[in-house]
Amino acid sequence: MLSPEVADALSSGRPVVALESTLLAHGLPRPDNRGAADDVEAAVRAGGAVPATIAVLDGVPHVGLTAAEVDRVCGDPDLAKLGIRDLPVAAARGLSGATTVSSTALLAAAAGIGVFATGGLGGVHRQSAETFDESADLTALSRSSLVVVCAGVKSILDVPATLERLESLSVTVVGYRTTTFPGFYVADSGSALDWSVDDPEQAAAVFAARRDLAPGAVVVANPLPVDEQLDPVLHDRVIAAALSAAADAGVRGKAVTPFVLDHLHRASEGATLAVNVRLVLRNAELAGQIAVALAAQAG
Ligand code: PSU
Ligand code: MN
Repeated sequence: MLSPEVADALSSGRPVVALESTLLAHGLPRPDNRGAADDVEAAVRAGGAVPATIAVLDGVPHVGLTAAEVDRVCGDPDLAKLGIRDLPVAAARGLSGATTVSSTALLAAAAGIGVFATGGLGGVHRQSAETFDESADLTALSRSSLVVVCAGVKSILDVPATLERLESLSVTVVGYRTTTFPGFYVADSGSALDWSVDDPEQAAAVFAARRDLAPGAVVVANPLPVDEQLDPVLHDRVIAAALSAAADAGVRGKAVTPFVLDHLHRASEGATLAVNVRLVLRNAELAGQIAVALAAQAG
């Protein structure tokens, strides 16, 4: 179901940016997540586009939420986390849930939205050789045609392995004004990229070429400026502690990411939370600008 504003923007060719809801419901703590939801939508508008936050409510995928619907997503402690494989169950049983990168990308592309902003992609977890834990985000991005603006992949992951998988899946990855893959909370993950784009117009042109060629996403990796990043020493310390806490607690499957993010926010006394929100806002604004460039090329 499209909100009236999103339906109107799409039918008249105006720029729209999709936003996921798992980062609100499961990535940021209540009640701060509610203000962040508004701020992210405002950042999309500052970039020149209409925000379309996506979630499933009572079994129905919603593309564009009212304030009361955002209240539900941010306030319900029992809201499910829905990847693509969970969508059919939610639909058939009338359940509500937040959408991850994978399901948001699917629903956004199906609605005709060309640009999506998030924080960090899911990817290959450390120790994946034993656990087989690789986010469904990666295969979803090999199939969904849209631009995804992110600050890299969550730094709790195995970043080089995730980049290898994105290559195997033929997902286009470009840095925004950098050929270094960003490290989410920190500017530099230590992994190099082959390509970069210099402005929103170039990002839109890469996407237009990709769309003509083959299904699949263009990931625009937008680093935090170094003076806004998390202190790298604090970063390495709290991530190691969070991962061992998750292992000790026996956390598995889709609970891993929310558990680790929560642990990080506590262990860093809110420092990771502030940086997480800041990078999402930057990505939302850039996504708005890319959506504007895409609409201008189409028109
Ligand atoms: N990045 C964040 N916060 C999050 C996520 C990513 O900064 O909450 C979410 C996204 O919704 C992503 C999901 O799709 O984590 C991946 O979960 P998993 O690793 O279980 O596939
Ligand atoms: Mn997983």
